[in-house]
Amino acid sequence: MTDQLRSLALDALTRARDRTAALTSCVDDRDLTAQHSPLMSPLVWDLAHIGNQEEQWLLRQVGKGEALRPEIDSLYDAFEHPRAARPSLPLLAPAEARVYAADVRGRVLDILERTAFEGGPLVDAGFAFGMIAQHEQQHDETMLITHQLRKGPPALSAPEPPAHDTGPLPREVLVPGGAFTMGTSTEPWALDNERPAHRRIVPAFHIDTTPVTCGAYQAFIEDGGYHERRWWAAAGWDQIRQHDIGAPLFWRREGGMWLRRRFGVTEEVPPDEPVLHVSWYEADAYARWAGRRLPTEAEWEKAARHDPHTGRARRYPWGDADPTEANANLGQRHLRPAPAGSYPQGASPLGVRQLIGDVWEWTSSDFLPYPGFVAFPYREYSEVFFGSEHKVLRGGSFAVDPVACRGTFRNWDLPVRRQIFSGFRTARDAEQPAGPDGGI
Ligand code: AVJ
Ligand code: FE
Repeated sequence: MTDQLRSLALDALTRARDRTAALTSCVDDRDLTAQHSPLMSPLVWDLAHIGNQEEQWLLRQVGKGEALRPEIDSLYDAFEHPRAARPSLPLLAPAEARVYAADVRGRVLDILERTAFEGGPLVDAGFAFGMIAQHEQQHDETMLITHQLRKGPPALSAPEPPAHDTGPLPREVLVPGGAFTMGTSTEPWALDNERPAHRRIVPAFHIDTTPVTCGAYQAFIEDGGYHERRWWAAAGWDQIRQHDIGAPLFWRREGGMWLRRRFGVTEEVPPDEPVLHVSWYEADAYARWAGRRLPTEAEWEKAARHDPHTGRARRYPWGDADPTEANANLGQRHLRPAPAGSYPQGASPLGVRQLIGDVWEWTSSDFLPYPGFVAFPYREYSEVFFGSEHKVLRGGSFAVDPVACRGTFRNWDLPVRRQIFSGFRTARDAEQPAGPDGGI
């Protein structure tokens, strides 16, 4: 068991570093130090921040080693410097940042070899190693967002997602009411906000079989959705009016066609792909227009994990086995979501598809602690973000590595955010009549 977890940790750390290297070696030093958007850090900040977090947690805390570069801690403290201010900091230059991160990693691999995977919550089951691999992968997703915001010729490429049998599928699935187990107390590398497992009563509801597509979203735009106040939460209406927003981020209309820019390439908006780069306000407005609503976080997790035949909560929609290329679009293997209805092998017991991978899915829920929550190992990972400011996203995008994606994994962001790889699906109470375009 320990040897297996040790090799999983080594594997996860190595895979993260390979991805970090790919994302930071495909552009030149000027690009790495430039700020491509005030919403994002320069890529070189993420690179050294990854190394610095690893130094703090694995080298100093787990390895009880001497600090390597304590003087840079504050430069790479995300709470001390907002993203917009990071380019003017005396950051490590790209070459120096690479050497630093590699130096930390070399020492960490020695520590990994000699650390017993028991003796306290930080080392039990290799938690801290898993946490740091997840942290690096989360920044790899952040860096991919920076790449998407970057202007100029393409720097990245990847094969298209494989073609699957996408249907026809029922538009929605009925999830029966009753209790289910939300969260986890057993997943070894689950982060603090996913814990503990607890029972939740969730009344019956219908949920979309697939995420909402670009084609369906276009119908909302073409119906004047962005100009009808009644669909919008007040702050969302203010945002779209103030910034003159009329379509998902990166879309533009030209000659009667919707085009979008993706990683430096302009293409026609594919109607069958899950919509991407919408804010929570846009998702919420679309759902209201469609006579529906966003699922709550508990509904999303019940649809993804609850097996109505056994009453058990699964780790993933398809069962307890880790994700593979056959059941989810994860890990930046493809630089886009797969068409709606793809990955039939990843369907839930009730037939809901693409809950894991493809696009992060906005839920209606605020980011709040579960009953019995304990901050671990630091308050700044989750606890300081709890409250009504942030909305929960679930399921992971094509940009998320499997190590940072589970049926219980919780992401969160401000409801105005659109540069993230966010989409959504809709739901409705089981008692209510179907929306305008009909149910099953
Ligand atoms: C969980 C994705 C919201 O990127 O702000 C990275 C993850 N925390 N470094 C973020 C995180 C500290 C976090 N999210
Ligand atoms: Fe971080």
